Amino acid sequence: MYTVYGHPFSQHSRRVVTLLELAGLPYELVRVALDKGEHREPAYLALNPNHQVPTLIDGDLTLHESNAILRYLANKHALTDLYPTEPVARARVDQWLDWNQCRVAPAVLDVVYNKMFAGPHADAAAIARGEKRLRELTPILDAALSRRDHVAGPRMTLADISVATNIFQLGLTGDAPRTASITRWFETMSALPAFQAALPQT
Ligand SMILES: N[C@@H](CCC(=O)N[C@@H](CS)C(=O)NCC(=O)O)C(=O)O
Repeated sequence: MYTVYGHPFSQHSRRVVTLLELAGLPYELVRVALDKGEHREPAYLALNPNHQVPTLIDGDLTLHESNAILRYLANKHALTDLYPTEPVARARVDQWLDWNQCRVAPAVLDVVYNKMFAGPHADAAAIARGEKRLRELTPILDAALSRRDHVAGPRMTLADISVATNIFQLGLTGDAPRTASITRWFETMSALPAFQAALPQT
């Protein structure tokens, strides 16, 4: 039984939950009250010194960084369709996982955090910066998805799960990219029961 410390409005948490659901792995989800600052209390900092969700507990292993968690679970359970072992196929998945973390994630944070969660502390300059980055990144994702069914190849991989959680997050503020290829792919991803199970329940 895995334990995931997460939050329903955290895209990083939801990608872990999506994978656990998709693979049919047993888990307990512990909600960390980000709104009350629980992630900055000593008990949680002992699990994740970055004061962030998600954190995965697997016996003696305490693991942070959502994409590292995805890779760990895929490796441990030999989910080789989602995370191929063949070097070239794996490199393509890794490329898009890193692209998502290094390039998309900061833009999503700038836009969605400031428009939806920051309240009086919203930073208009950060929103503008994030929107500019998204205008640069959207054509890159669109080009990939206009050439193939999924982000890293013909089949769904960890890269799709990771990127799709950010696209959903952008939809919270009406900022999700709407090109035909991205829309076609995102509809496929969001129709997955495992993806739905991870969404915030209203
Ligand atoms: N690189 C981290 C990012 C995790 C992250 O940004 N989590 C956010 C919620 S989506 C969080 O916990 N923020 C609270 C904070 O940074 O204090 C990962 O992929 O797990």
